[in-house]
Amino acid sequence: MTDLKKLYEAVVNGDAKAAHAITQQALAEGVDPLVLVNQHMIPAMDEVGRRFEASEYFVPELLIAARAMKSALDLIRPLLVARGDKPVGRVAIGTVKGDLHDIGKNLVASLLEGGGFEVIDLGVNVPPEKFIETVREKQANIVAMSALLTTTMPAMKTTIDALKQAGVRNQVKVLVGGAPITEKYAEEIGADGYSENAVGAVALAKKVVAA
Ligand code: B1M
Repeated sequence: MTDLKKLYEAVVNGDAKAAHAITQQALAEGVDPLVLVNQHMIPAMDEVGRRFEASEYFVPELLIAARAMKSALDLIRPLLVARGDKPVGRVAIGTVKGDLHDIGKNLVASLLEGGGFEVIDLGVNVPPEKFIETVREKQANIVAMSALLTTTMPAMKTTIDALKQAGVRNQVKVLVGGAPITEKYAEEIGADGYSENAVGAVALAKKVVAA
């Protein structure tokens, strides 16, 4: 049986090769991919963040840890996507303008796909105009925004205001998430929902579509 503590260590130490190999082995042994993500990989990224705050790690260490996480997620994402069946809605998802963090957003996108949504992933550093264009041209019925920095959170409100200005706000439900975001903040900026994690984002998306 694979020692999953080693997956945690591989991500914290930025060892992409080991993260990939351990994940491959664990999946072959039948470990639930979400257990790998939620119980080992996300706590590892939290530890990386803690070390960064304590000035034990710097940006290069953040980058190599992110690369290790991605190398494991490359194996996990197709499995999460494969869980879905019928399309239940179309989601335009992106990390807001000024923000380059995409690991959480990618997880949310994969689980939404797995939950039966068609997902249009706009990537990172997405300006409000891009969300508007996607709502108009692709008839997305959900806009999902991710922000990881306190300095980029306000871009969520800017985007909601821009959707209103463009006359498309009532065509979509706006969902928000990311480490610094809270339920209260989501309410303050006029979003339709907030989820703390990727699993919750799918339930939330299903709820707003049904409503
Ligand atoms: Co950055 N970074 N980073 N970073 N980085 C944080 C966010 C930070 C908290 C680290 C710290 O100080 N402890 C800090 C922010 C502080 C703050 O704003 N208060 C920080 C900083 C300061 C910075 C820079 C400014 C550093 C610098 O250059 N001096 C810089 C900014 C660059 C920019 O964006 N303009 C920067 C850069 C980077 C890297 C590029 C090196 C790299 C990102 C690589 C990448 O994403 N491709 C990076 C990383 C890896 C992190 C940490 C360590 C890990 C983030 C992560 O991937 N977590 C992070 C510390 C931390 O979060 N613990 C940190 C794992 C991921 C699965 O979780 O993204 O939270 P998360 O997603 C979760 C939920 O939040 C939720 O579901 C996901 C899964 O459960 N969720 C949603 C996310 N989006 C959602 C959308 C939804 C719903 C739920 O829609 C409906």
